Amino acid sequence: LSTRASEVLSRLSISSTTELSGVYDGQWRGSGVVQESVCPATGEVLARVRTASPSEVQETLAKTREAYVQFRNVPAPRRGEILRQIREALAAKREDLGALVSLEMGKIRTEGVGEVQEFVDICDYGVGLSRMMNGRLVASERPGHSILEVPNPLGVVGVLSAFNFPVAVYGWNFALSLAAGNATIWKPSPTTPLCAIAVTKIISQVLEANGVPGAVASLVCGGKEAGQAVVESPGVELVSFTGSERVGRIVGQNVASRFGKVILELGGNNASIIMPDADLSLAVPAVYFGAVGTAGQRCTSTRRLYLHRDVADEFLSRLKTLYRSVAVGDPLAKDTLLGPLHTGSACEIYGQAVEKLRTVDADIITGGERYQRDDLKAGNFVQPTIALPKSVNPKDDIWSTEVFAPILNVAIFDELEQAIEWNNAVPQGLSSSLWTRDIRNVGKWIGPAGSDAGIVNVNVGTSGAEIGAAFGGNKSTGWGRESGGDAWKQYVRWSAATLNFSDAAPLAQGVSFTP
Ligand code: UN1
Repeated sequence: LSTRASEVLSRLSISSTTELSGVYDGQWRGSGVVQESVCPATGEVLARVRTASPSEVQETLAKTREAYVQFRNVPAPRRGEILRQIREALAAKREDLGALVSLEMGKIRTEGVGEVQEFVDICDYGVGLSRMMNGRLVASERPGHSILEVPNPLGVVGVLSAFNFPVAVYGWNFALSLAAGNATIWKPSPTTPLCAIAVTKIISQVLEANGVPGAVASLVCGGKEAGQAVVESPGVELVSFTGSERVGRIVGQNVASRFGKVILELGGNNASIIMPDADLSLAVPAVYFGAVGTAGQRCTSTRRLYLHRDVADEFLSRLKTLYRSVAVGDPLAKDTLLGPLHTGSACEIYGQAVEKLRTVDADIITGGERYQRDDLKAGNFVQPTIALPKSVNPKDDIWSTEVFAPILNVAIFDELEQAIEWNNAVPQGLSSSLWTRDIRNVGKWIGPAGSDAGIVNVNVGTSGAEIGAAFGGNKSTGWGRESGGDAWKQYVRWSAATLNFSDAAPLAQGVSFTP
């Protein structure tokens, strides 16, 4: 293993030489199949992880439930205080954890560190929330009666996270879940177990120091079977799943069939629309970041670009210049902007998507190949690509499917209404972005006939949302909301409690039932 990688791992107490335990529920263990964590930039094996065997998943589920039964009685502000300590512990490891994200997932350093920052931010949010998860007092129609709407801890929250945000998305769920008084069981992506182990180590130390059962933050590394066991477990009140539409459909149906609660964060197929009055000095770099940042592997990545005819040539020529000079390579190097795709099979999917564009006679304006440079051969590096398909019909496959790679499809429009129609015509509905300085366009865009996505930005790109607002998408993205806004309300059990303080017991609606 390279010295650089082993230094990062050792500062996070992760051994690269012995097989790591991928299960935690107060104790570390793991006797299931071994997963390898592979660096997508170099192909080197970073470490090996012993995953959860089927019986270990069940034991961990049981331990997590026990932890909940204990933890639910801890007052919310005290839970917030524990979360504050977790926040501090994460912030202290921000650089190393960020570097581990780069090593294991492949995103560039600033984005890896940014992802840890996102976890820190949501912890701050959860700390505040721990003193503000208020219920309500509702006026009763009956004299001497009051109605309380009461939020109580929900139970066990299962978090199934994806490779592309191996830290932050768990963070969104964990921080709210902990503040709400729940225990969480985390099944991370099979290709990013080290991030999950490092985060769980940091959290578990804080929990243990506070005398809280470690299984409040359980971890089961594993593959499909482990995920399925969590999804199917009747003891998991809420399943929060991030991943593909295909798997999300199975998870959603499964959880619904046992009347559990589910949060789905599935595909994104996000568009940016550039009006003729847009400030191109801001819009061009924003589209560049949206489409090339994280090598196009965010749910919120910009995949479609709708350019007004009057600015199309100018915009494309500026964007092409940025694409052609992109600093590609080692995600940990200071100036790199484009890291590798996460896996070899992602490169194949990229190749197939480019091939398909070629068969429909799309104009490949730039990119379309794997890099040939010697220092990039060991990694999964592909050129960021801009394509101008002949067809502008958003129902066509090239427009309607999410390809998790840096491929940007471009079409040219004349009227905003046309662009909004295209924006909305795909199955997915996560993020969208309009560039204009005309307030009338803004009104259309954010109004009833505007973008139907969960994120509707103006002069801000499609990706890189802050934690304060609820994050999530509509339609086939799954309608889930995580992180800020009212998302916390899903992590509690709501009850309406009608209290009678009077000497009579009248019925509602004036119903008379006198024996
Ligand atoms: C994801 O890609 O699954 O808005 C999450 C963003 C990030 C989160 C993306 N804050 O791009």
